[in-house]
Amino acid sequence: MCGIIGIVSHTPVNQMLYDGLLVLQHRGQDAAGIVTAEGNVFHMHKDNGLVRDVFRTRDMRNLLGNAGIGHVRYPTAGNPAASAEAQPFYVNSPFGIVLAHNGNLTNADQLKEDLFRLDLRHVNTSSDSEVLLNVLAHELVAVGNTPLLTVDRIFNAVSGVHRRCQGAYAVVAMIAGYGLLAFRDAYGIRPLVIGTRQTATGVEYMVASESVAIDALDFKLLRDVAPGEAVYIDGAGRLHSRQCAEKPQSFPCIFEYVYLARPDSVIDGVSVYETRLRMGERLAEKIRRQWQHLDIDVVIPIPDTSRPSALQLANVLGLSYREGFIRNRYIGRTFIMPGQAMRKKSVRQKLNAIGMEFKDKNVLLVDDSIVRGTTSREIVQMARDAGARQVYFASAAPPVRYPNVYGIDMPSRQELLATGRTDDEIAREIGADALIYQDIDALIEAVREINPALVHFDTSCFNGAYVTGDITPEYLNLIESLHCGAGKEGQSAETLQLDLNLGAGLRSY
Ligand code: PIN
Repeated sequence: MCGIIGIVSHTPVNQMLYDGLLVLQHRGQDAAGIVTAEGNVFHMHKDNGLVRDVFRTRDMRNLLGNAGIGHVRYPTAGNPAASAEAQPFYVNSPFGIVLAHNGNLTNADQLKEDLFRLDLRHVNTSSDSEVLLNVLAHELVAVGNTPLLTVDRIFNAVSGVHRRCQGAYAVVAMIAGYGLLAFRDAYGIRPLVIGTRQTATGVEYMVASESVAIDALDFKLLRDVAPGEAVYIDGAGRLHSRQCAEKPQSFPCIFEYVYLARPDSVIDGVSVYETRLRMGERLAEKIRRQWQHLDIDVVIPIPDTSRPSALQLANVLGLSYREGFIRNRYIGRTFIMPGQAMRKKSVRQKLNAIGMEFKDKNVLLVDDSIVRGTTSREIVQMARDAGARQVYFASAAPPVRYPNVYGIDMPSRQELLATGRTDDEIAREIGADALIYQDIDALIEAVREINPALVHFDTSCFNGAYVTGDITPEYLNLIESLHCGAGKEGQSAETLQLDLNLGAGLRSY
């Protein structure tokens, strides 16, 4: 998972891009980058680190121009990638093009080979985003080999990208001397929205992974970029759009609603916050149906993501909702911390229990999901240490049993607590007296009720149904072997690099 942003303005965009990346920081804390366009010239600054650490005043001063794109990168499997893999990426032929990508190409290895053998293009990193950029660059030549770039030619090139690239990709790119291009894969797996605003100097446009960036910069949300669609804002600031995929179908990633996106974002017409409330309602109904015998005194969220679900669950069941855990807000999201040992240690640094909310009570803890189970186990123990009598655990998402190959870093089945285990076994593993999981249909309903036009979702991490149809057991084994290699504590950076070079692009989420 990463965050992307692109802005075409009439005034300098450096500060706007920076502010936009700050509100997308939850989508990636590993690296950040901005490229601005000043006439025909790109200015770029990117490095590993948080947005606030990557950009110094002197870097910002160099980012001149009224159009630009930005990226925040998600940490990758077990080790931080080289800063050379921070995005955006740049190529200089057939035009100067910069590109930033959220998602994961599932045929990156094959594409990299084709680029080398057939298209005579060199990809210098193991990032699938650099592969994607080179495919786009090649397609711009394949559909018309002249120095003049028309809107048709740009959209035809995106059609070429759709024909060649498999997997998930939400993309922003800029073409030097022309304009800003954004597109979403034919299944719309990763989110992308477009916003606009009218200023004294004219209309401005912005695309971003989440609508929260559009709100924060005082733009108005226009709509989602549709699956397979491309939007292009030309040098004169005019917006063009076209459906570039042959058979677009909407399969947005349901995990965005569960955990990844900010609650104040609206994705594919659905308020993330509202889905989380409904996930809580659904869980409450399940408890009423199947767990009536539990004598719950209090519902306690595991902050932050699960709060709306826990609150609504408590409301529906007429139970009290209390804040039993206080979170240190200066520590990053646990899920996106590399390395199991580091994750484990960070739980107690991140959360502390308020004794009086647990002492002699039967508590129902609510979390958004159980992935590896490391934090769940620690938190159940913390509740016991704080004096709880019975500790029940509810997950707003169903059991996560399959790797995500579309840009979320949880690829190895061995690391997923629910793989190969029943609910009872999982409850025992995390030390809970009862474990209530959301049913997958209930999760889907929690989103669909808000926008019934959404019929399908990417739910692969729950049921192993990979919509792109190209995920073979061999592919899963390959990404898992890369992931496990990268996760080994104490492995040297050099060895990791070797391991990861075996597969192009499996690291750039
Ligand atoms: C964390 C949200 N959420 C907590 C992410 C933990 C799974 N984990 C997924 C639960 S936050 S584990 O609110 O954004 O900080 O099962 O892998 O241990």
